[in-house]
Amino acid sequence: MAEPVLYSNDVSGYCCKVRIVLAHKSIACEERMPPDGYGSAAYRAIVPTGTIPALVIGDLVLSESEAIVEYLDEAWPAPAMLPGDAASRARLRQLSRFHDSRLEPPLRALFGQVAPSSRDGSIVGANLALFEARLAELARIAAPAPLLGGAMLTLADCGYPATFMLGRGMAAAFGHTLAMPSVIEGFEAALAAHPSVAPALARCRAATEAWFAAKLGTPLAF
Ligand SMILES: N[C@@H](CCC(=O)N[C@@H](CS)C(=O)NCC(=O)O)C(=O)O
Repeated sequence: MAEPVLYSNDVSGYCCKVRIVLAHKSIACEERMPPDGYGSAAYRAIVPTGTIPALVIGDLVLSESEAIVEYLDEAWPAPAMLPGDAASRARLRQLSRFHDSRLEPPLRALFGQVAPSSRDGSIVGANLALFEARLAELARIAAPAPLLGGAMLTLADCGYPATFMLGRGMAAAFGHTLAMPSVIEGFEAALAAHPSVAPALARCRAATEAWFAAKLGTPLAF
């Protein structure tokens, strides 16, 4: 098999998700920045969607982090990251999709609000409130012990570390005290301490801190 190539950048939480799975499975992978940036014609010639992350292995070109990590879990089966019977696996997939479709979008809606010159207080307030409502919903649908599938890291966990970090950054940027259920704080801490998560999260955090500092014109403590 050709060596996998991951098109990515450091600030993307979805790239962080894929890096966690690569690390957990000890998969050697070359990383490249998209030529001329994501969305460019040069990059679309390689990856038609123009999005990151993208995984290229020989003729296989995959976009969408969920498709990528599920492929990695099937092609490199050890350690299994979607364990259990059909019902357990479906629950884990649900929690992974919840991250992508419900928890992360309110933060994405705040990207354009970080620079003080382009800020609309009602958009900021609505999306911080929605993010907190989604954290509360996560606490109702999940029972982290301490991770979503129990002691072992699963695919369901891997999107959350970067989003919790970004959520704390967004709250700090807008001077807001984030309301996070204690069970989700425990999940966040267990993720941050996991050896397959910590290096990828540190890399994403450093890029996120630089992004906030550029937008705000000053370093942000969070
Ligand atoms: N649903 C996608 C989300 C990834 C995503 O939002 N990527 C952004 C960068 S963080 C992107 O490529 N944006 C370019 C675009 O949407 O054209 C996934 O899970 O991979």
